[in-house]
Amino acid sequence: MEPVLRISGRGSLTITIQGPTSGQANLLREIIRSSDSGAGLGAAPSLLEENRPCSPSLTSSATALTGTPRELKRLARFFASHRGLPVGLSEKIDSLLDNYLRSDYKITSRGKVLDLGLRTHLMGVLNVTPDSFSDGGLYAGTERALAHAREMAAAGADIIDIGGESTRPGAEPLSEEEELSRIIPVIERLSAELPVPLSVDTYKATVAREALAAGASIVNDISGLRFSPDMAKTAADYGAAVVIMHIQGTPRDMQQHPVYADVIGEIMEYLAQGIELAVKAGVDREKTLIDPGIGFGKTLEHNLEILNRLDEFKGLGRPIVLGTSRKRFIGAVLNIPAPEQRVDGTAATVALGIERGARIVRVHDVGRMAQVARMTDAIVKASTKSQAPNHK
Ligand code: HH2
Repeated sequence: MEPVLRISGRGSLTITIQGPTSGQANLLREIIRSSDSGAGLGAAPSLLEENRPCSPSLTSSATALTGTPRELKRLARFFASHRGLPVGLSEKIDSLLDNYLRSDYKITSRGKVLDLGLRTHLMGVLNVTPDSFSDGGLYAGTERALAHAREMAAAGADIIDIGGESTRPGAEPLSEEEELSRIIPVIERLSAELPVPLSVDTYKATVAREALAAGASIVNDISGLRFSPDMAKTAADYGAAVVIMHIQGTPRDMQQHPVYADVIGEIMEYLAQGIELAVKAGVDREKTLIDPGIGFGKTLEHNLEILNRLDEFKGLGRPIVLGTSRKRFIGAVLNIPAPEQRVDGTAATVALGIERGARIVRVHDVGRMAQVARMTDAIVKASTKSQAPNHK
């Protein structure tokens, strides 16, 4: 089996190589030692830990390299001239670093542009449903939905995410006809009226197709293109961007007993495969976005770990969408049963999520979260500037 590489950190980064053979791990150690003793590497990265299981339940060994991006890049070049290391290690380290440090994402989708390098974008949630977990019934009719979309656009929404079926834990699937009858009139009217791009929150390819024909420009699929075999091709046919979200199970059963041996690794693998599914069907890789799927087949501990280690998803080289807004795990930590009272808790997750690399935050309270995002952006930008010399 080929070793798997992961990356994390700030300023000084750590690249974890999981699953090298003991011969390869020894060779890595020798190379780094020789580079320390005048092999022309300059300040050499150090070998942090060896043969440490990466997570308690992983059995394969892992070797971690730590250093500044410049040091790690030099080391990658140095590895290229050595035999006996895992095939392509040098290139993999190089592209992992490029992915991790990238922030200039620009998504162009059906004539709409999201310049994600400029600032964090806000995706305002528009649930045209009677039963969504936090605002079910509030915007169920077309006129009320339109009014709420206008409010969110005025409050700073960069995208309006329109959904006709609740995917809360335990939710039963809705018929296509019913889902279409809820969202299509809203999409038609909004796409004629508002300049902001519209995304359609659906896992059904037929619904996505009609929504795109009605003027939506992004597909937001909570199943990561898995529930409808035609979804990726539908997005490709319309030149639409796609949000590929991770879910374990289905909305009906996902919270019954979510289990992972390595929560971050498994979600990353699912998202990486989702990107490849999209690309194979003809979606431009530059139009793919990833989302770890907070609350979709995850316990409280899983959700907290995903947020804490969100930066690791940057290694996939695609912009991160984060949907924490008013969710149950916030209620669990703060002991707040009413979702609409979880706004301050949501603010904490938005600020931290942005700091860890989220480029789009999917939120219900657009005006309040716009302030949180602008403030966090200002701080993150300042710290990026002060670190700039290390990033060359
Ligand atoms: N969460 C929900 C729905 N769609 N899409 C993405 N990309 N990421 C998410 O985290 C996400 C999502 C659930 O929230 P909501 O739409 O408010 O609730 P409901 O499914 O009950 O309508």
